[in-house]
Amino acid sequence: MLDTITNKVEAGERLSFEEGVFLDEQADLLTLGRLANIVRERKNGNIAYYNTNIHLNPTNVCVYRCKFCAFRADLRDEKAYTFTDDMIRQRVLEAQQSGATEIHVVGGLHHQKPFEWYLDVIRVIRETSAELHIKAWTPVEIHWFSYMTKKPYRWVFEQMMEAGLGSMPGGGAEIFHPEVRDKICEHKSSAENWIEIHRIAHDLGLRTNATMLYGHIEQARHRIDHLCQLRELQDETGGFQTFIPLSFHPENTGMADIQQASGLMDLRTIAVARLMLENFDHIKAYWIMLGEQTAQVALGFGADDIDGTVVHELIYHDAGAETPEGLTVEQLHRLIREAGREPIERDTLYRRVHRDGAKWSIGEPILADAVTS
Ligand code: V47
Repeated sequence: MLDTITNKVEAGERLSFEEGVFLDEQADLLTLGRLANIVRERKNGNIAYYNTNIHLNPTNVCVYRCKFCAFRADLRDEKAYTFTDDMIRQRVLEAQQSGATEIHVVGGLHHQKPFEWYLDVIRVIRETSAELHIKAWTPVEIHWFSYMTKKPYRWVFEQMMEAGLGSMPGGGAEIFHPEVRDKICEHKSSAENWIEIHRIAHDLGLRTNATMLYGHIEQARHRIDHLCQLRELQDETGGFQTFIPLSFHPENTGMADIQQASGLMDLRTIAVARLMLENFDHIKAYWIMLGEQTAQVALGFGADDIDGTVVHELIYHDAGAETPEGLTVEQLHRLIREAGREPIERDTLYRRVHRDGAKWSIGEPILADAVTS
């Protein structure tokens, strides 16, 4: 089967579900890396992208109790918090001072906060900064807003876009297959909802990302099923930009007995994703979750993006991530150059960022065929 797969990868053809499961379960790491690197360099040449961004998790109070989550809190928990408008403004000013081009906003589903409160989070950001790209909410939140307001998803998006929403991050996907989803987040909005909400976002012109949470109770067939479902929606809409495999961090979660995925498993998952998602332009090695070393190696195993100078990240750090909360641009450059790649700063929509310290302007789209070396 490996010969057939190699021929297909070299010819740029699509791999089947069975071929994906074979690769995931049986291919050796270096073969996976070599094949994934063919696709990676065909699409993005020698470039490794990063962006300068900041995170805002406006509340950790959440009605759901997903077993993998160490971030959520009950209202009366000691660690429970909710941002005020002033705190949001402060975070945006901090983003401006650090030269961030993007603010990434996700949080808990606070049962005492109406839809207007979430809309205000976006409004306050936009009022404080006209330039910052607002990448916010996941389908889990959009579904909750729709449930609260009894309005369709499309209406929810239209309100958010009017307030300043620019794109949607990839969270909340976890593992689509019900054999797994029902065990790790049974109450959360379904895989069908996740797909449908991205379909609507794409139809409204919003670009979005996709993720997969791996390294817990799922098996190869669940991961490949997840990737095939994403690939199908991408065929239909073309609205996904980046796929981000998220390695499960067990500390302080309801699945703390599970051993964290090894660096090898991380690299295998990135490579398999690169090979299965031939219709996605980008695969992100999220350094904050993988660690700087694995993210660096991942740039040779299919990944072309390492996300950003992420400041104030809580979701992974609450779950035991020992990476620093932020890297400087110099550190990111060094990390990428050491991996033999060329760093390019992108904005959320993969346009070149021209920068002079904290001042920046957006340039032309970075086209895949323009970077092929
Ligand atoms: O949906 C939660 C995951 C996601 C844990 O779009 C955990 O650019 C590991 O989606 N261990 C949110 N993972 C983060 C996310 C994301 C991150 C970076 C970039 C982008 C993007 C999106 O984090 C959740 C869930 O799958 N998660 N808890 C944990 N203990």
